[in-house]
Amino acid sequence: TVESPANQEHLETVSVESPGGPRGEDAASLRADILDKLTYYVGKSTITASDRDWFVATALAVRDRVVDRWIASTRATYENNAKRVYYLSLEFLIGRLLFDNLNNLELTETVREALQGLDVDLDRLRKVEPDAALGNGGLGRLAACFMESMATLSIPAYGYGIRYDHGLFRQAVKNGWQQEYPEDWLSFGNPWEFERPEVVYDIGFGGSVEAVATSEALVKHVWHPAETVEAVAYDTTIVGWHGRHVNTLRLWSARATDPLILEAFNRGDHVGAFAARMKTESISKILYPSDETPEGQELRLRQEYFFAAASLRDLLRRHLKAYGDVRTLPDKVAIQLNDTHPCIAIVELMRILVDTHELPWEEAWDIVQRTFSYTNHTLLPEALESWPIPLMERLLPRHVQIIYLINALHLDAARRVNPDGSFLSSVSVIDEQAGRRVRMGHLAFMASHHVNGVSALHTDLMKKTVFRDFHTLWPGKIVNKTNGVTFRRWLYQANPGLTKLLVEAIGPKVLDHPELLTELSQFSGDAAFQDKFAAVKRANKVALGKIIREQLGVAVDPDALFDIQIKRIHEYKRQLLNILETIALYDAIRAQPMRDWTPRVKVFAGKAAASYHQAKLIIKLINDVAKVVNSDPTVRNKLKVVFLPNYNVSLAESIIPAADLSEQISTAGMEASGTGNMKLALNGALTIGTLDGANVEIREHVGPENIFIFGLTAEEVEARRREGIDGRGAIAASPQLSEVVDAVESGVFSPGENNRFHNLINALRHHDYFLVTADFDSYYATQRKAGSMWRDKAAWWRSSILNVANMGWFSSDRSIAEYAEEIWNVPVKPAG
Ligand code: B1N
Repeated sequence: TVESPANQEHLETVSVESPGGPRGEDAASLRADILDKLTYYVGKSTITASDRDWFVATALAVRDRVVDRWIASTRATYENNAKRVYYLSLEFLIGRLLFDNLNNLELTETVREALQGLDVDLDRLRKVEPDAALGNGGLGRLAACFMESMATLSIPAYGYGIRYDHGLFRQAVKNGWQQEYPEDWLSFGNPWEFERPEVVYDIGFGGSVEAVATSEALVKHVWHPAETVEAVAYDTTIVGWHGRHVNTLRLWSARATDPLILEAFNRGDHVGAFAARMKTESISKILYPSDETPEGQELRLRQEYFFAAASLRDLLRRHLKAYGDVRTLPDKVAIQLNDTHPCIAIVELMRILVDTHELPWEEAWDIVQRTFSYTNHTLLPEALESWPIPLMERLLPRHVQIIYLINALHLDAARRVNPDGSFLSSVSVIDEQAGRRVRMGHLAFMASHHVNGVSALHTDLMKKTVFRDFHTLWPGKIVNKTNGVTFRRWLYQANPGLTKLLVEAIGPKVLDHPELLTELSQFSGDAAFQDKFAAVKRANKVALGKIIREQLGVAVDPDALFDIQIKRIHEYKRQLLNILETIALYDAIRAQPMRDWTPRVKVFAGKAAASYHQAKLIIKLINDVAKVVNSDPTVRNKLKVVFLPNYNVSLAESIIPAADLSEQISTAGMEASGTGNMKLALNGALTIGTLDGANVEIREHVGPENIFIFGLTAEEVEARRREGIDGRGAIAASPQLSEVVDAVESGVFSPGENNRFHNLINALRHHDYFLVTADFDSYYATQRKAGSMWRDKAAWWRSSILNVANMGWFSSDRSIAEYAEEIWNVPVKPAG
């Protein structure tokens, strides 16, 4: 029999010891266990087992070691009545987990040895694991880093999201153009997850709202949804550093209540019998493949409500079971909203408190405000979510009523603070401009006790732009939490060579205390240390060179400067600026081939949203330039251009340790933070960048002499845009840029089709919103400065070492400790 979730919380209440006690962690025990899993779970013998079979067997053996700790962590939280943190996110860009788990359990070498005894190579198994890409880019990867840091700091935390059947599309490049193919990470099963068929909730959509008169002359509202979808839980363990604490990532999968309409099937309608099920289950079929340019789609709103409602039901059940009273929720629960995507949870909690628990409105609102907090990740207007009222009314009729009431009371309060009423339209949840729409950011702001930005500059701009009037009305609500990255994945796992060197130089304590990296500074000028440091970088570049050759058939010189731009392709990130500069450099080398040029390899990687034509055209231009440059004997040994297809977490792990120069060149004021910038600098790349996002803080930490800053500041960008965004003046004023624009326009890189890049050139000339032309000369000059520094090897490695030494602050442990203290009010237990 299936027990209802209410009396089925196996991990939290039942004291289960694994039979025979915790699993052994020596090589012999692991080897025996891996063999056991291979035989009795995978059902293969050592003779017939493929690498994938060995991977599954190994993952299961490792998972057993995690489970012992998981049960202990969950039980401790339960027994201590600890406050729990819930991180709600529509994206978790997890990547592969085998090395993550091994590294955090400190079992990598033991398992390597265990497998060697079976004649199996651990590094081969590493590569057969699919890359879980349940996210688009920085926002989703941040959620994954934060999950790891919360476990590392022993915070009882749950991630909640959607278990998409298909993650971010796989990118292929055919003839220079991006093509999208469905991604299928689950096709061979997922050894890391635990299906929880007994944890299932009915989630409603549509229907009507009934107002029922109650005895005290009050009305009670009852929502009668027209359809319901089942949300089924799947749990993945998140192991903290040293395996000290293990948390849960709970992802929801949509399931139709009825698998098919038997009557239709019997009638002979074999497809129609499944149509309703298909529609229902489409909710968790695929990740919304757009980064920062959401289009208002019904399916997306369904996804948001589906996962927010299921997560709330789940956490409320857990709370009520332990404490029996919803009114203590804010003392025992903190809910962090990762951008506005989960914000419908605010309204859902109001609905549950008022309609189901029959709490007075004011009391319910107070609970909501003390429970939720919201992180803003972008100020780009096209990415600020707003939902058309008619759509919302159709899907969530009761929620629209509640939103109106929240807004009315909120506007009353705003009027009291600011009686002249000048702010009312700017702080209203309802946007009356472009048809009536619900502004989710506004809703999130008023329902949260804290609202945070993700870098100092971004938080400052929040106060001055999108949330200016809110900030005036509620000063102190907006706080900054600069992003961070987990060093376990982005340094220890991705770059074992550098990690070993750091441990030799500083001692193993640096692995627990990244602030100790500063002790590296004393070696920055030491020639012997520089040699060792440079040798590690070179080995990483040789490894990347191998990937480049396998993927693209291009040979690159590991002694060249590896100049790297890896991130989603977006106009504001200005890959176009980079490729135009590449063309200018190409022209300059051809004009004076005998000059002492710094050999460079320009590496690009990143995906464009499938519907983002301008971004796809930029990918095509990069590939067309690569084709011309790489086959031109004049620039051989001096310049190579490569576009590595299908950028994902795993590819990032190979590229980042091999980078010399990190391109962080967004139009100032547009990149909220960036996190790739942190990973690259941590691995010894020098940044060339604008004063945007967290670059500002990276400069403060590594020192202005160890970073190449160029271009307009955010304030100057604003002023320049007010003057107009015609680029013709800037192009005419720059002989180099003029030559580049002419070359692209005349078809040098698109022989036979000289209007291929017309749209790009046209934008540069007449509406250069991203100010590529305005920043071009300063970017080109700064690139040459970087090039000459590269030739002074002692100076370069000194700077590179000082970057590593001063990046400790950008650990996501620091970010999470700040959230814990200032926003969630939960204790942390520092690593080590
Ligand atoms: O969030 C990252 C930041 O480091 C980046 O600077 C920022 O661009 C990124 C709608 C987004 N902001 N907004 C999104 C993603 C998906 C979507 O559907 C917006 N991503 C960011 C982490 O703070």
